[in-house]
Amino acid sequence: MKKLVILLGFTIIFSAPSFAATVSGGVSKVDLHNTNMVVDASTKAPVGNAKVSLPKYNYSTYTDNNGMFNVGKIKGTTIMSVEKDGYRPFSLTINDKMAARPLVLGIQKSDVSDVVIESDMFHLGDDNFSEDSSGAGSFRLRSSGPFFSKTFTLNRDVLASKNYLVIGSIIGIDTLMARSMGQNRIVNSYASPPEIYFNGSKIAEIQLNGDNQKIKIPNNLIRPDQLNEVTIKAGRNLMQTAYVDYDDIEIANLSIVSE
Ligand SMILES: [Ca+2]
Repeated sequence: MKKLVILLGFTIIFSAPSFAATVSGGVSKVDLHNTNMVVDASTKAPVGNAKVSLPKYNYSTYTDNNGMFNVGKIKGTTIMSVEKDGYRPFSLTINDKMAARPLVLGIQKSDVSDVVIESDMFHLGDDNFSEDSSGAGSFRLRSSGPFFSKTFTLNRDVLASKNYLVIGSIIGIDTLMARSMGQNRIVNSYASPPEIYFNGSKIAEIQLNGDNQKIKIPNNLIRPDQLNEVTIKAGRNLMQTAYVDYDDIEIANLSIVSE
């Protein structure tokens, strides 16, 4: 161990001059060209003190008074989320190429009828997945099992509107369609799609990874002024018959929006 520390010390000393130059150059470059911003989607005004998180890196930061924030280098695909009081939770699937350019994230004011079901990121499956899975490099959270279920109250007023379950971001789906769209690099297998249930009735199957997927909730399934339940079941690897291999996925931000 001691040897390792000494070696490390040498590395730092030898690389120090060029490192220092790079840092000072890099800092001014970051300030001028590479700062990301959170704005109000309607007014385009900067939003200060918004929390920006990269759950994969266990990293979070806050925007300054000008709505600006910086994140470190990103490898592969990951979910970025933004939280701010008075706004709908926002998430975005980003990769290293997108993160290398300045990002402007527009967040929307929340509506009184919005119901946030889950604002954190969660992992469904069994923690057994291929490195070639879409977003496999992003998986940090331990699996909470093959399904997610949560209850919440919906006000009678929502029956006058169209209602949608909005999935902020979803990564890791390895369906045949996801594979054919180039969302993973798995050659030999694919999975059934995750299934979405509302009060016990299946309302959708999710075939593709992506952000802000809106799923219509039939109003006749809504129990006004009572508890309602959303359940998401992970898909299964259809090429694995010896045992059940759930398709590991990660989801950030679940909410119900009435329009
Ligand atoms: Ca699995």
